[in-house]
Amino acid sequence: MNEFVVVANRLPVDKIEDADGNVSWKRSPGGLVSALEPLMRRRSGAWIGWPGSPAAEGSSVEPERFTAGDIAMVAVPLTDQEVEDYYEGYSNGTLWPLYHDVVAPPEFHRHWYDAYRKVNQRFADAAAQEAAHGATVWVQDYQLQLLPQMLREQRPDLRIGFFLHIPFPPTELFTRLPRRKELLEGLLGADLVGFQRPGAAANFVRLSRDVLGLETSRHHVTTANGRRVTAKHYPISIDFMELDTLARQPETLHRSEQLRRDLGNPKHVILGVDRLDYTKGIDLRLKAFGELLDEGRVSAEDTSYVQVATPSRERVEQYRLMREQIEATVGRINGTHGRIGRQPIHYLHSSFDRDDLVAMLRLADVALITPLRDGMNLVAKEYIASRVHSDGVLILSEFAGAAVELKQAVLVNPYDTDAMKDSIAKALTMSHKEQVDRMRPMRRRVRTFDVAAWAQAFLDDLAGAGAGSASRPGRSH
Ligand code: ADQ
Repeated sequence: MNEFVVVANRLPVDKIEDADGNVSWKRSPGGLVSALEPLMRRRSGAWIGWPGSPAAEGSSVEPERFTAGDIAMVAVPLTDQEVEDYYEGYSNGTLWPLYHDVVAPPEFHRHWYDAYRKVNQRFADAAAQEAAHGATVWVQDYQLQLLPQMLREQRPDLRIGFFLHIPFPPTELFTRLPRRKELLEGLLGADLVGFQRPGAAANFVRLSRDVLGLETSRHHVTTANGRRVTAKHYPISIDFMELDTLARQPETLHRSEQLRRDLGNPKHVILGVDRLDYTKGIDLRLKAFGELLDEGRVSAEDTSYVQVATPSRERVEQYRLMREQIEATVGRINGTHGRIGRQPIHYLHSSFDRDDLVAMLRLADVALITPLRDGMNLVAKEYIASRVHSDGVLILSEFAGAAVELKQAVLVNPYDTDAMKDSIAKALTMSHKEQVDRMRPMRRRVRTFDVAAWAQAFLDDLAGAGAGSASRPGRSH
């Protein structure tokens, strides 16, 4: 039995299949798993999640246990239809756009919600099975919002935390959800509900009051049966030292110098790194850059813009259309402003390993990170950690959670094309001294509040949350 259980939609593993069809699992890298790994070892932990490939229709939905990189994993199977309805449907077709300011129209389908509820129940059952008496269970993200309450009904002895990685919308948007009460009640099954930004926690508390009629104070909601739920913000972060160390390696420097040569030794390199998602604002960024070229304020002869667009949710129609549109814009701008041997935009639709990514971040004189809405945005923090000489300019959207902490960035409203253009122009001419004056405090901030500090802050509060609850039997921590 496990004292510490993490439940997330995805297990942090990749499936490896050899030529003979033998399957093994490799731990996939990620900030969350590296931050939680020491804790999982110390407290005999397990990670519950979907392994990433659909189970055959009609096969067993019993969870399967294995270990990967020393961590106990519990794989919850999902059929192809469930992936379509629970994951691509309700999670990414309803909740994702609604929670991101409806930058794309959310769709509401009852059969999507039914699958969402069914899958949440399956994850809850697995967690109830795996957790020792009085254990701590930490549930991650929007795919599992019904789970805390489902788990509490089976296991009132557990200490349950929930963290939402994406934004949490205001009343005006949230109340459009057909099953809004159930989702709020699902979250209120936790002792502590964590958000990226203070405003998101405030939205949740206000909704609990307005939609459910519960008693609330600034950071607390009292449920109908007298349990006290805490709602606060815990801005997620990165493993600063890992990136800083990697960025200082001589091989990384060589790699980034080689990349600059490959680009034709431009004076300025601008970099964007995003999952190819409509919330990331890649189209508006391209528009601003294109206009700067049109007006001659930026020259294709001395400036290269590298846009890494990581493939994402490729089975969803909206994502396919967006990709076509972005690639057409890149083609148009390069067609107008490029010449043989020199094109202003280098567009890469692929994944990279960590070393290559850090080499790119080291290379970039300017990072252009302008989502229309983003829970946090880790790339912004990764850029800062890679700037080992404290130079470089971060242009950051006001609508990224990271903007709350990274106040010295060049903050911009991504919908304001003129402001975007001015920010890019300003970044390209910023003095070295101003770059350093801005970058230093941001490096201090990310070094101090790294992902381990984030996890610790959440788990410390979770250990103290729920005090005074009327309905918790068993031991207290
Ligand atoms: P995402 O929307 O995926 O995360 P982000 O925070 O930027 O966005 O994290 C992306 C991660 O993937 C970064 O660590 C980045 O380095 C990596 N990555 C991106 N492109 C890559 C590529 N081509 N190759 C390899 N790695 C790549 C969600 C929320 C965010 C929130 C995080 C964490 O949408 O707002 O910050 O969860 O809570």
